[in-house]
Amino acid sequence: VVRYNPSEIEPKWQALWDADPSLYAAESHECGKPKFYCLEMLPYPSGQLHMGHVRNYAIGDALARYMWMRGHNVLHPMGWDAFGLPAENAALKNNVPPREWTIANIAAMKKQMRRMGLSYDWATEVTTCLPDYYRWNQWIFLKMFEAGLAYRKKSKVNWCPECCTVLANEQVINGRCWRHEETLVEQRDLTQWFLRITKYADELLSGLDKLEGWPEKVRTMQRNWIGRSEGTLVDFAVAGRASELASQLVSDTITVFTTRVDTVFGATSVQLAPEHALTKAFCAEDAALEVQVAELLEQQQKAKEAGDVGAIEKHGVATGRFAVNPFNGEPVPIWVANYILADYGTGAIMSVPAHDERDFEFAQTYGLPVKRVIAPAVSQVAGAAAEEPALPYTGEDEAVLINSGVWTGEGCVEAQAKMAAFAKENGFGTATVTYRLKDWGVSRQRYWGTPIPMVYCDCSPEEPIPLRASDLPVVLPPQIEITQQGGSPLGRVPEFVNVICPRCGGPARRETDTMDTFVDSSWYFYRYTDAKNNTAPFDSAKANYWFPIDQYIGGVEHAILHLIYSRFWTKVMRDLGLIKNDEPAERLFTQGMVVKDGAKMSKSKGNVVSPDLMIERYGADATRMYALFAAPPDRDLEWQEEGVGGISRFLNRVYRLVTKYSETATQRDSESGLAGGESVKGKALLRKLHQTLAKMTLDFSGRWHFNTSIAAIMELVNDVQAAEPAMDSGEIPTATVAEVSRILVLMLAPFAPFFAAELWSQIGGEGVVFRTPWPVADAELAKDDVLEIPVQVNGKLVIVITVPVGSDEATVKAAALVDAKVAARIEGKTVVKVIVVPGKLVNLVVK
Ligand code: ANZ
Ligand code: ZN
Repeated sequence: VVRYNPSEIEPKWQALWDADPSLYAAESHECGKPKFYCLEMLPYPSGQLHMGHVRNYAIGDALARYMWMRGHNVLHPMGWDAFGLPAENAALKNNVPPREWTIANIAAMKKQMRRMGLSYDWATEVTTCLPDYYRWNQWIFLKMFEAGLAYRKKSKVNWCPECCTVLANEQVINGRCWRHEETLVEQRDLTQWFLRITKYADELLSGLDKLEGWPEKVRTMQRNWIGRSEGTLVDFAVAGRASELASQLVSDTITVFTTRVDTVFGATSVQLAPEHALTKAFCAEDAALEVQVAELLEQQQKAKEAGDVGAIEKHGVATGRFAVNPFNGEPVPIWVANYILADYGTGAIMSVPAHDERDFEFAQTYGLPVKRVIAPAVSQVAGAAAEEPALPYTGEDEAVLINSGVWTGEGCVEAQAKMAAFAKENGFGTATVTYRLKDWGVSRQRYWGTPIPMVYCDCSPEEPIPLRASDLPVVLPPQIEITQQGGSPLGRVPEFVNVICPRCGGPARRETDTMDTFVDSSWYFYRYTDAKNNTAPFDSAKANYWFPIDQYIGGVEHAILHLIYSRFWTKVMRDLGLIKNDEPAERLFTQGMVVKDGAKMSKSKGNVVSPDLMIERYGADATRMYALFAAPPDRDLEWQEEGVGGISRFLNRVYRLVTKYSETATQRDSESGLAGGESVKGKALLRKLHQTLAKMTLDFSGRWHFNTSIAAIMELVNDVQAAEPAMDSGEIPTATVAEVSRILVLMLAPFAPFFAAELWSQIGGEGVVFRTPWPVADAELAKDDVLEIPVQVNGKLVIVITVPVGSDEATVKAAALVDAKVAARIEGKTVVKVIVVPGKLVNLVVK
């Protein structure tokens, strides 16, 4: 008996594939074929593939191979997200330069990918830490600077004491670092480079509606992250303090942001954030206040760390000052409160306890007046008799203004527009839109990243000076001492820092921060389309052919960070005229996690299963196929080694069957044999074959439920095994056997490529199995054979029903009883007897 031996088959085929790079190479953008860009998220080169990678790549690989078989020109690339902190940590620990460490890791992981048999076009490989790639980060950064999209400002930034660097807002999760779950992020005042992602806030938001090929979950997360809010800015003048405040260089008005300007007559205080500029001015004159404000700020920081400022126990302190409501001239006290955020809206609110939950809670605590100015529209119509709703009353759509001067009686929604317009006419406000989304802080005080191509020179004391495109790339100095010291490591390399000013030719200093590594991953997939280009980031004609990505596959943990940055970057590159598409990816698939013993695989939990070990024991095909079979791809997958063993045994069965009939498979006795000939068993086998094929084709059309495809193939194989005696005896024509073998191998090709390549050659298949056209399911052959059976009631014909051939008595009886006409005829009567003449007739005797 021939045995399936993956450790022999797999390396043999990999060597052949390695020797022929054209096998998985994308064809030219001018080849005239329909294109399919299949992309898996590029890994960080940690040195080891983990099971999450295996799963991700098994999905992408199955899809890429299927699309090739469907006649597409497929781009299926791979690269390395190769900048970042772990390389510096490794350098610190093991005294290897980050570059060496990274390059060695890439080599190791590439070897693993080859061993897995992944169909990557290595000619398009992108390594983000190499100057041939990151010079284009610098080039685009300069374009952004020119367009006003990259700018420097001093601001409060998130600082991770563990990373010794600044983090973007997106990298702070519940007040902690995205890399260090245990480490609280600090706030520091630093001058940093920002990218103006907020300029695209509206488009990033509205574009989500069109991304129907993205999971709703991801779109919702992005919508919330962008957090668009329409409202009104209203200026409250600080009463009687103008001259005094002028000396503090702060404005003598408090601009509040409100989504409910219609409630303005109910404002009974103004609340400032602890970090509001005016709060600081007040504190400068009032030491007691300063102490209390510091406490409020601390409470707020704690709540941020806990991840929920919304749930904060509300506290505040009265400043003793007053501000004037511009709508009615009433003075209201100015407070500082811990639930007001400095970086949302204007950092100041008008507090309306009667109609806002938070303000109500606050007013209850401090005994502030509550003034009702909104009421349900119906109660107004019904007259004074109607009951007043409980407070706070937050109704808006079916509500009207009361106690609001000339606005009384207006509907809330209409009043908002009118009152904003009124404020504008009178110079104390305007309608506005705010976003939760903030500009993207990209400066990192690290070594292992893209140098920011700017210099500072005395000839331009206010403005940084951009390098010229011809000065690029700004290459990282290769030798550098990595220490745990604070500050940018590049700042300690004089050869790097000292530069000739591109403007005046005098001595100048380079920017020593590097770019956030999310810059690298924001556009790497464009570079794949033209990875060797050394005069431009890529050729637009090529990118325009391949984009948008047809299917992007990766983890849901990137739903905000990477996937919002890369959407932004796409829009910027479009506006720079580099590409035409508005969005990077037409469809996004987020695969589930791989878990073991119910927990995410991780070193700290000690439940990591090494892909290498699985491959060694069961082969790459079985390992990959298990990753696809054990759960729907979008769900979490519990790794069970027995399951991999099960797949291996399944492959062994297929191997035995196909090789047993390989001789037969090369023969075709007759054309009619292709349809099963006269053999009932042959027809039944072909029916199952084409049903399986039809199901698989459906699973490949966007749901990617490969688990059910594989289960269907397993059922088919059971049937083949059951039909073995009939195949051996010649009852089933050899052409039928040949057809079954051929299509079975083709169907397995996307999942178990080594296996399929081996069997394909054994059954004498022509050419490369992955370039063989995907077989078309024959609907005629797939059709269930049916019988027509007349149904009588008391001997009189009521209807003729159809049932599958071979249906048993109970099935036929049930089919007769559920028929609507039959049911109508027997309604209210008792069925005394049901006579079934198999294959012929059903007669119901009723009374
Ligand atoms: C008065 C008011 C009355 C409000 C009312 C609501 C209801 P979204 O939808 O999240 O944008 N707000 C504004 N800036 C704030 C800040 N920096 N920190 C905390 N709260 C802030 O919410 C906007 C509303 O949140 C604003 O509208 C303001 O309260 C509050 F019946 O103004 B409102
Ligand atoms: Zn200069």
